[in-house]
Amino acid sequence: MSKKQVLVTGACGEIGQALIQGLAQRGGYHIVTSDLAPLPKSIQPYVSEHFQGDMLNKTKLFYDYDFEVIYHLAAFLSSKAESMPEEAHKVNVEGTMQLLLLAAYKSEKKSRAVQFFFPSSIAAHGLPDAKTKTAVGCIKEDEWLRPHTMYGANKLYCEDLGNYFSRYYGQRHLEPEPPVMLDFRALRFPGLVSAFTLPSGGTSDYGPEMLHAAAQGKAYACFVRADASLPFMAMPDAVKSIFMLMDAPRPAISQSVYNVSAFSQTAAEFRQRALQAFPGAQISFEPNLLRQGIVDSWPADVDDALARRDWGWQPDYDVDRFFEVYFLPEIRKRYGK
Ligand code: AKB
Repeated sequence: MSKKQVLVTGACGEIGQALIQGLAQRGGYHIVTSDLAPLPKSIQPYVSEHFQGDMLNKTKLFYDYDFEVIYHLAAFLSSKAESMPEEAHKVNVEGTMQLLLLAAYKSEKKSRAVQFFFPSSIAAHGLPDAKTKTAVGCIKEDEWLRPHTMYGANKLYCEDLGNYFSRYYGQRHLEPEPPVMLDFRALRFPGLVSAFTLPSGGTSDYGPEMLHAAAQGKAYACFVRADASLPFMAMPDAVKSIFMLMDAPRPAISQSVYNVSAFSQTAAEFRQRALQAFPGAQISFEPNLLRQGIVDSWPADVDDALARRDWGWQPDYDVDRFFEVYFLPEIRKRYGK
């Protein structure tokens, strides 16, 4: 049987590495990747071809392939995007636009919908302040869509672009025989935590940074207040949710963008867990105004009832299982503690 050709952009990022391992475990994929960085050794055996460098103006190269699925993960995360908004817009929006055009063209040409996965984020939401955030609690996909960050604005707009290309591109849906359009699907991820990799440039990074620092016996100054609260998810659940969404039959998909959630934690609760696991861990709080402001604008929890209803979403790891079954055993092996 011929292998499914897939493209993974941003392959060297945290989701990219975990996703490629997941694809390799499933088998049957011819994996092509791109990233600014060279491929880490751990995923090299699974990748057939890697394009290294800034792909923004080179997506023409991909027109020679017949990708059945595009996982477009390349992006500047929220804190980095705030310090380089123009660059972030180029990478986050123009990069997505180029790949959507490719997927739209190939879907029509081959009369087969190219599947397009886009990792959106809780950053697509924007709550006015910490007081409102506490008052509203858990929010749905269509609530509070006024992002405060360049990254969040980019994510929200790309969700709309994906929806446009998959339903209304060129108003072709009005033609008597509309062409096959691409199949765009997005998940709004919370902060993701991996035991194997560390994020960079994000604002939810204090969670994983704190835990990895404690496991290595390094002091950590947390850049948000102790009461800062965000939804988080174990990386294996993030990969599971991507596969579940992409495997779902098209008629089951009632919308192109879904919330997914697993557990919410305050920074103080993360610290407490770190202290229990690594007594003597030195974790202090030195809030940074800008990054605290971003966290205050993101929801403390998201309602993922639609994902549960439409394609049976359920995380494997609640907070206890996250620490006891996934994170601590893996991190102890990794750092030998
Ligand atoms: C970030 O902090 O920028 C990301 C996200 C929540 O999308 N981890």
